[in-house]
Amino acid sequence: MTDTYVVTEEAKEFFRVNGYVHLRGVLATGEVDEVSQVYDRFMRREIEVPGKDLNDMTTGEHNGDPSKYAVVNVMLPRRYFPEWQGNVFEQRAASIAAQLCGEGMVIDFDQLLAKQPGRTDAVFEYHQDQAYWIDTGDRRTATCWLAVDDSTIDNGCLQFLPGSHLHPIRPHRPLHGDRAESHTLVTDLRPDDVMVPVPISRGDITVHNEGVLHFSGGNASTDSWRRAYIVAFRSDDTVRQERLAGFTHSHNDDIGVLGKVDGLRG
Ligand SMILES: O=C(O)CCC(=O)C(=O)O
Repeated sequence: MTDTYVVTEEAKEFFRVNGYVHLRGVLATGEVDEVSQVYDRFMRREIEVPGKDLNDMTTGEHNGDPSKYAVVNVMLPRRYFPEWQGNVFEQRAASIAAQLCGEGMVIDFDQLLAKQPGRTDAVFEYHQDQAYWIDTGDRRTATCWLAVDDSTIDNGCLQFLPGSHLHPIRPHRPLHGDRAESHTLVTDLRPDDVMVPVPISRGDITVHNEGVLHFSGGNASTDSWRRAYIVAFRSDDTVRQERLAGFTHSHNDDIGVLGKVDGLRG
């Protein structure tokens, strides 16, 4: 297979109208197997990730055994495992981002999110990613979310509110107390909102926009991890503005010129 993935006109239109899209078979079975092997090395701490860039998103714990965490969160795996830079997922995701959003899209961050079987508390609350981020003039975003395992309703697949990206960002509040206590932001559904679950197979991806409201439920399955590998693209200008403002996706970065604006999701 090549480094490109052809997005149909129908899929482009679906993304434009709904703020997300499901693309099938972006990685072949053997390619996902290779991703999975590196993923397991992160989970066994064979690849070193200092500090909170490997944490349990439910508890904030970061020095324990990841195989016991409810949601294993690795920020910036490509920083800690440089061999992943330019890997087949990054290449196909870059081609997809260009087809969906146009030229000038660059990687803003990457992330691993794995939900432990039997952890019904492994929930991502209703939110819009933009609520975590600084405002810039260029709102183009393609967050490419690869299913490393089949992602099902039972094990906590993503669920979207179609078209919500076409409206102003809703008010968000910290899940518990203030932002120092709880990094996680949450918004409320309105009476007419109908969330759409998007179960996808191993090797498929969803792509979502920064404005689309989404969430995912806990992992109620008894034996299936729900592992995702995310590569998020934004415009080169937006990423440059973020970095200038000290906006970072790592817990380990120095405070920038204007102070650290907390863009971390976990
Ligand atoms: O993996 C999940 O369940 C949530 C991920 C998410 O909210 C995101 O990628 O924006």
